[in-house]
Amino acid sequence: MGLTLTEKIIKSHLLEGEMKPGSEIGIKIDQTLTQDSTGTMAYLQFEAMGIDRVKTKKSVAYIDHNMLQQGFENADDHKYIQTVTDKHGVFFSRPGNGICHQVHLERFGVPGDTLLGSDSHTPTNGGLGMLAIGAGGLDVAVAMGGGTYYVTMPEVINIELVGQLKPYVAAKDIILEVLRILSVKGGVGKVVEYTGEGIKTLTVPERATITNMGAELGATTSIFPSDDITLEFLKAQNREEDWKELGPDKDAVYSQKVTIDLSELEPLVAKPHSPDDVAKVKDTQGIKVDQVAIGSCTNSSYADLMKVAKILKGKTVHPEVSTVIAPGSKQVLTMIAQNGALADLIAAGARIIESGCGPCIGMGQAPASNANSVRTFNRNFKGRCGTDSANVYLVSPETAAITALTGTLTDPTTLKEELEVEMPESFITDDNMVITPAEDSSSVEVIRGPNIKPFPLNTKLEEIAGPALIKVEDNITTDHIMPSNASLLPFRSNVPYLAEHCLVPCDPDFPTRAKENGGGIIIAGDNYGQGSSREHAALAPLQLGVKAVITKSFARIHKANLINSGIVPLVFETPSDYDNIDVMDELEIENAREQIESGKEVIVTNKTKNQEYTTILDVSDRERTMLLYGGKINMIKETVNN
Ligand code: MIC
Ligand code: SF4
Repeated sequence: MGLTLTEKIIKSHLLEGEMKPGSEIGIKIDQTLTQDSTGTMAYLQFEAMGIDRVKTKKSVAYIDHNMLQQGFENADDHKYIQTVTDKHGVFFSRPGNGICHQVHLERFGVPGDTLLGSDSHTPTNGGLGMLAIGAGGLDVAVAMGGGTYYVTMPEVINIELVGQLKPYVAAKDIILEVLRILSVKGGVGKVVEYTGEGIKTLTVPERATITNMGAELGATTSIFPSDDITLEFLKAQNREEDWKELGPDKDAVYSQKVTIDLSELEPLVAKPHSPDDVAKVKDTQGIKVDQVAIGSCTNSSYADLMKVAKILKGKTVHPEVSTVIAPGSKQVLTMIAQNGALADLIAAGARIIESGCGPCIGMGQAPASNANSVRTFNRNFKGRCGTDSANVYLVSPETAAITALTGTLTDPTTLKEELEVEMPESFITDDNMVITPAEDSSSVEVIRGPNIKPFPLNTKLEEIAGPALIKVEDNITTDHIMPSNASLLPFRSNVPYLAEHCLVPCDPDFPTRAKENGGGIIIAGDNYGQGSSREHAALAPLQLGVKAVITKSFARIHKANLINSGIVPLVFETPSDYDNIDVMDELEIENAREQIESGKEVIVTNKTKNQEYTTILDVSDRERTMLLYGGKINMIKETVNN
């Protein structure tokens, strides 16, 4: 029986376990990436592990999220990351060099290697044929130290692309179609592998748009084969030697297959407030638009911006549309500056901001009250843009550009001009903004500004009892649990401060209630914790004394982060038990240690209602042990010291 590409890469990196979907495997990680908003925590954790130098083939730290520097905090974090990486053998991509996933794709990703990144969009590099997985900072810190990365062996599903996109229909429309079909939880526990003749029509950056937004499916990762198109891209990036041909066996077996005919696709839009609320632009058009934002790790490549420049050239953006563009990398920005496209964008009235995440994570450019914002980004969760009352629509660069001109959401296929953008034969490849770490780091001093506070540590698991502190619905995102915006992102190294904002978008009284009750339990619906990899969504509840989270189901990375923090993730065996619990019901897991030690089922008693619920603790033996120790760091400390 043949193997899928995913299985081939896992097989060549397998350190522990059996490649049986659903069971835990341990794999070797070749490369890691961090970004600044999860990086400070990851490096504090790396330092706590007492390892001198990273043991990966390549580890890179990017500064791309916390770019607004209204106070000293972000700059302090940059300085800490720059010095701690210099000390421990990590390459440092300076602020201004670009968004981690885009730069990694251009300069560092290697087909067939494994990449673990402390950002949920790490799968972007699956566009190059890498097995690229997003994880919490602690898992990345362990991988940097040469430790095994544990993950559930995924099912591998196949999306076969046939045909060719029509003019003005884009890679973004392909992934929006996949989201429409599979939904934001359709990828949980799965890797999405793309095959078919249609992939030959897609460049590496287009493939990366698709694998990037696979994160919104909840998938472990997404991957394309490495073929002659990958070779062309790597050649143009002056790193042909990194190429190898890779693909699934002809008789590979997939657990599910979806075929998409590219020639039938039309421009699509994800409507507020979920990336899977997808409709045709032509059925949604006419909505008055106040802001257009172009960029993010999904759509800020050279070709994306060239297309936008071609559409805007010689015109002026609509007077009521604020149009913002953040090029994905210094490479992209330099190239469009040199060939004049940047001048066309500026002349058309676009507001150019530096290469970084920017508005995607609410770092500036928050829209006006009740505004409609049309973005080429990947997430449109309520409030994420920085304005609670705003509506965010996710589209392709082509749709965004025409919309910027018309002032209403517009189907770009109404444009008649030709829109071909040739991939350059060679990109400008100057890595002068990547600092190579010191060979001899004995004299490197790690600089910690006052913003950097110790992270909270759990204690050994004993009793679990307390009130149901909050009850939230399905698809709660980490942006709800631990919001990130221009006023909160500077505090990623200060968990006590962040905890004051935990779950506030769902219930402003949650932090106070949690503190007044000395902690308790969170009750949630399906797909709890979807979205980002931020472990702050586990650390903030830990800071507030949360001992367990009971849901109908979890998103993958958040569940791993809860376990790493020693918070027990339980799932209702009977989902309707969710309905029986009210906020402030007194809950208890009697003999918690024994119950958690001994089995899959954990009985939760509702003392207020005099009821019992069976919940499932779906964890590996390793994770169970971790919970008993009170989290990963405690487990590492105990097992190393004894
Ligand atoms: C995001 O897009 O939500 C982020 C900000 O990049 C996060 C990481 C973070 O919270 O720092 C992610 O996707 O993991
Ligand atoms: Fe940055 Fe947005 Fe991409 Fe997250 S999704 S890495 S915030 S550009």
